[in-house]
Amino acid sequence: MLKIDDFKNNVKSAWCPGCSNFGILNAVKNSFVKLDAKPQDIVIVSGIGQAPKLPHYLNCNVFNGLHGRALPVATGIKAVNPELTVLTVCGDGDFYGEGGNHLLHAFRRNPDITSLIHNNQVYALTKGQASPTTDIGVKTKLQFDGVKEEPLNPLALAIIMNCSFVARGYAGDLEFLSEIIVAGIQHKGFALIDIIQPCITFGYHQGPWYKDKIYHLEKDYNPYDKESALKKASETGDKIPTGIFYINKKPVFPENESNLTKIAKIDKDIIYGLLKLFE
Ligand SMILES: Cc1ncc(C[n+]2csc(CCOP(=O)(O)OP(=O)(O)O)c2C)c(N)n1
Repeated sequence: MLKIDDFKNNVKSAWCPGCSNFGILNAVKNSFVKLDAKPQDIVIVSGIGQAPKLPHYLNCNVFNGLHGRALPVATGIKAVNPELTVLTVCGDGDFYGEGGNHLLHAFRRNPDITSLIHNNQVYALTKGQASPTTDIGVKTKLQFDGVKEEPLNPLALAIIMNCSFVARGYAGDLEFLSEIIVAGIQHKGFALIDIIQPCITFGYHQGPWYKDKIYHLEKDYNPYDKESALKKASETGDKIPTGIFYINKKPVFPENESNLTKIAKIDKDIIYGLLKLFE
């Protein structure tokens, strides 16, 4: 049985002291322990930002790529190495803004990947500009007159697009968040887990603001009912639901693309054969 320490490394953190990203990091480690997932069997792909630094602080395989491009890389990794547990870790700006196009196609393709999105409603690494999830009226150093565009509702979008697994967690609710991550990894298909992550330096909502608003979806809530999932995803303001909103079982990529599977397999064999020539 693995322990939390098996996922620790010695990389010094660049996050602000007290950042809620630390809570998410602990939840991720907890979920790996619960799943008894070995570090060598896990790959985390990230983009650019504060959130995508999370895999730097974990003992497992990491690919830190371009801003917004985690999903296509992760999809490729999973397609040719189906035995690996593949996750992406990104911020809301990275994943919903720069990477928005890839997100739409992940909904359609349904790769067996779990995506964690640290949603702090700002671009934190670049010091607090508005992101796709910033609320109307919020003033920043760049949007000094207040944000004018409507924010994206990522859960509603995912549900409308028949995403295979849609959930929301909160960085300050570690145990529940770990359970959601475990369920997302166990789910076969694309799992989107939006995580409310108050940014203590550039965010406009801090931890106490969420304290009385966050609640767990009711015990008898049915995640297979699309209509109620959409209703729950549209709840904002005084009450913010967390939990598994929607589950939609459907064929997984690349099993739904038989030719691609064949090509991926042939390529792998050819590559191994070529490598053998140089032994
Ligand atoms: C192509 C490209 N555009 C812009 C940037 C600048 N940039 C780096 S991080 C970042 C914002 C990251 O914000 P978010 O994804 O919300 O993550 P956070 O830092 O809040 O965790 C931006 C705009 C970049 N590195 N590359």
